[in-house]
Amino acid sequence: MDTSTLALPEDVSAHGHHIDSLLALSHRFDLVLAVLMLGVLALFLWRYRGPRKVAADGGTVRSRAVVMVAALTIFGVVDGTLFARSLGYLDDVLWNFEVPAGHPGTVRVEVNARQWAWEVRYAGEDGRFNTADDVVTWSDLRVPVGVPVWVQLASTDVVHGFSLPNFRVKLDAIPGRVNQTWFQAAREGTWEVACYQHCGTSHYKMRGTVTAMSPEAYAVWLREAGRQAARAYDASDAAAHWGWEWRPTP
Ligand SMILES: [Cu+2]
Repeated sequence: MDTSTLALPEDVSAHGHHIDSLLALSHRFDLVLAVLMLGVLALFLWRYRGPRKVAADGGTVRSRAVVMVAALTIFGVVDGTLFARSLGYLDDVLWNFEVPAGHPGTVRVEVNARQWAWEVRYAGEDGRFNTADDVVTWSDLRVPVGVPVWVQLASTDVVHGFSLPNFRVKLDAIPGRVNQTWFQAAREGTWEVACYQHCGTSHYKMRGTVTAMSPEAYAVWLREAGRQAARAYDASDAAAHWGWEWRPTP
């Protein structure tokens, strides 16, 4: 059997290992508890084998106390540990927008989800969104390696799910609001942008690519894309001007 199909997608982000280690920790807890519980079950099966008449007596006060203490201890240790480490990840990484806000090289992109594509908008040379020099791509997200990429996300029709499996990114695209997240590419390459909400008949087509490039290659691409965008710009095409003023840090 090909075990790679059971593994997580390759992590190519700077912070994805936090998620992976949380999952691995969760699985280790599962394994220990499963061995423990199945072991006790097997032990009791063997110990009390053979026919006998048993009347349920509800146990003694002491046996009930043992069960309660064991259950609460396991809950406290397992769920408490996972909860604390998840909060740490949220505080340090996922909800810590001071990182992209404070980094001079941060790339800001607006992503608009629609049936059935991802529209990606870069501010262009004026640094402002929804202006004539914006660079807009179709299901083609380009980012430089090694700097934070700050994504603000919306939808023009239904709820979509913006997902970069190789970057451990998942964020709902919801009509009428702007959600945000950030990530950072650790190496160059091209991977999948997927929609994780069933969003209509052609949901399966809602795939794009995310390409992490060297900063130099990214700069060259952005300049060329900017020239093309200027040529393609049509002030009367209202549907093309879906961008918004960059939202302040939450
Ligand atoms: Cu979708």
